[in-house]
Amino acid sequence: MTQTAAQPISGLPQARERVFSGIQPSGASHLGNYLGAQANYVAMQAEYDAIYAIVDYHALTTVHDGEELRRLTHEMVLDLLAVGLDPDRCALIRQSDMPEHAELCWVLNTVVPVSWLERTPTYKEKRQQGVDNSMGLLDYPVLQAADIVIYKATRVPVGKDQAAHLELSREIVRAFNRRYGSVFPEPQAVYTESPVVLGIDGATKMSKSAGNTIPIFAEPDEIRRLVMSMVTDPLRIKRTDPGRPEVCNVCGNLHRFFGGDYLQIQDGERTARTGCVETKQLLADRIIAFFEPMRERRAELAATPGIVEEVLAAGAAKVRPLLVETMREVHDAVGIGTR
Ligand code: AQP
Repeated sequence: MTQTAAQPISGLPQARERVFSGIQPSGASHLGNYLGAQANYVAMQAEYDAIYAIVDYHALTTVHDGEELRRLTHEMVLDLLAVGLDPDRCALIRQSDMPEHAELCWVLNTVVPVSWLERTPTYKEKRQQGVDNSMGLLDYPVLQAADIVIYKATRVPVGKDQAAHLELSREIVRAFNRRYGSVFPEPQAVYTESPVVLGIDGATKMSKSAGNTIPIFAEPDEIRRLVMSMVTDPLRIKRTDPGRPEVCNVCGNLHRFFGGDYLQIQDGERTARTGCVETKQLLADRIIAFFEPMRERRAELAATPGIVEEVLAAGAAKVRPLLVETMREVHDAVGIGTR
């Protein structure tokens, strides 16, 4: 069986490469999500056939209250619209509106050795964080592969923390295509300039489940409080001690993305011309100012009745023909359903 070219999303310009990415509605969007992935979601919608999903099936692995999951899903749509996703230029979808993602996950499960999943770094990390060791947690990367390939997406904007998952998606595609013929293209990760953003502890990945985030739409006072609590260079005890930007999450990393003068800021720390407190105050001011227009936009959107369901319905209508066609090919290749 030969691979059928992906069909352009109806209503969008033709012959562009397809992009897919998902974000879990497991908490409020944070700096890691924005710098690692959302900034690219916005940039890529201009040049690609872009599909972005709020992946609520995935969030079931950590959010165990139905009302809360619905609320977080609604909030995440508002976050994504506020950072700049334009429903006229991309498709914004809710994963569970397309149960075929779960069906394809099952089919892919049959080509994936369990050992591939057990060695996934995020599986080990989440277990260390105390997340329930459910089948869903283990199977997370297979559902992620299904999310991507059901649309035959070839580009996947994700944070660098997702590199191993994307590599696994590619392995899964190869395993499926080896068994059944060339049905799916191999997706490729697209990264921003940002390294994996560390949390306010300065030590572990900024992550909703780790509770160490700076939410981008928190109130300005809360953002300031969180930035001021960030751990900097642990060896810089006194104001007069020289700092080491290479180990400091504030001047060594985050200042890079909120102002063009980060080299001077790093020099100020290295020579003890400036102290951590003023460098954090400046960072807080800049983060608050950067997200202010998005915060205003978000407040307007939140006050617009029905907007979230309207956007999700439009997104679902755009992408449904694509996944119906892919599932027809999958059924045909593996031999389920009628021809
Ligand atoms: N700290 C980070 N640095 C860079 N990129 C990050 N991303 C998440 N954290 C960082 C990127 O954000 C996108 C959406 O991620 P997600 O919310 O679906 O899941 P995640 O990667 O597991 O993010 P969290 O905050 O850690 O969520 P929980 O705690 O619920 O699992 C992805 O592209 C991710 O790379």
